[in-house]
Amino acid sequence: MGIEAKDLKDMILAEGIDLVGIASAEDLLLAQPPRPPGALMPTARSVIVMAVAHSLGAVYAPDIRLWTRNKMQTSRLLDRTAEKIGRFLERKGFLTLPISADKPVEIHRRDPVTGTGLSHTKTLGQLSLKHAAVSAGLGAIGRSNLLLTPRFGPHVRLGAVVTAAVLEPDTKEIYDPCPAGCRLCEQACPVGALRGGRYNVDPCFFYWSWGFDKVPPRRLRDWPPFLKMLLGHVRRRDFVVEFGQTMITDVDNCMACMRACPQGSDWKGIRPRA
Ligand code: B12
Ligand code: SF4
Ligand code: SF4
Repeated sequence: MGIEAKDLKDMILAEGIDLVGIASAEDLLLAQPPRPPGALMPTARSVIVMAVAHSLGAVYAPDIRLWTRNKMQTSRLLDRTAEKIGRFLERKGFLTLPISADKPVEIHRRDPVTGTGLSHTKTLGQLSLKHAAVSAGLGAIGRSNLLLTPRFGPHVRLGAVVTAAVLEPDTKEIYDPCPAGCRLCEQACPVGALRGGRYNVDPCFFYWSWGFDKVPPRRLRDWPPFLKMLLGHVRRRDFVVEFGQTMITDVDNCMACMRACPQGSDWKGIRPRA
């Protein structure tokens, strides 16, 4: 028995999910290194992509830890819905794999394609949710390297379900979602990870995970300023207690690019003035 895409979407929206779209597994846009749905589940035919809007108050909260907590709740809603939909589809006879909105992700010390050693750890989603969301017609990737949705801009968390069910896909649209001349995300990035329309993951990774505004240097002569920065952090912070907190709640040190973005028609009436 087939499943109607509309019925499934209605079920998902009734769970409190804000946006849902469907892409065909074969036509999914892939990131680098590529992670096609067929490698996760050889019988994959469709990918259902879901988005939950963050609370805008949490986005603009003065302490990022308030947003972090909100982020965790959006992830929970996405994961719980993915689990429910997965069970529903499997009861109907379709093998289904829920993809979490959150960790654990792949962690690499060597390039998974070439085998070359990496200067530091890189992490990678088992499925690129932003690319899946574009494929499912939810929005487009902006200058911030984030998915911008017409209703909520980048202020959404993404989750997905890979299934063997053949579902009617949505139309993907490739467009530039950024107004000409807007550079707010680039200006907001504290470590210059966003520049000239390009995203450099390394400074972002070190700032996001540790609050370090320098990456571990390659040249010997750059180590003294790096060590000076580390010493400053060691003096000010208690890494043991912080680590304990990170274990309990997935602490983020940055989302300035997301906060700076003025996109999202649903926020028009409530967005705080800068
Ligand atoms: C890993 C990851 C990160 C890592 C990247 C670490 C690293 N690469 O070493 C870090 C911590 C830096 C990060 C930062 C952020 N992230 Co993040 N992240 C992810 C995750 C889990 C996978 C990303 C991925 O694989 N994307 C596919 C690739 C191609 O996209 P990409 O961004 O263009 O490139 C990445 C990879 O190619 C990788 N990479 C680059 N070169 C190489 C080389 C090798 C050898 C390897 C192995 C990997 C690798 O790093 C790039 C950065 O992610 C996704 C969830 C998911 N499953 O998709 C969330 C996700 C993309 N992140 C998200 C968010 C919100 C953020 C942050 C704002 C942080 C925060 N506070 O939440 C910033 C935004 C940075 C930016 N402007 O892009 C959201 C985006 C929502 C949206 N509206 O678009 C996602 C979708 C999570 C979710 N469930 O909603 N993220
Ligand atoms: S999360 Fe922070 S460090 Fe990373 S790109 Fe966005 S603004 Fe820059
Ligand atoms: S802040 Fe401006 S340039 Fe950056 S993603 Fe948002 S709309 Fe695009």
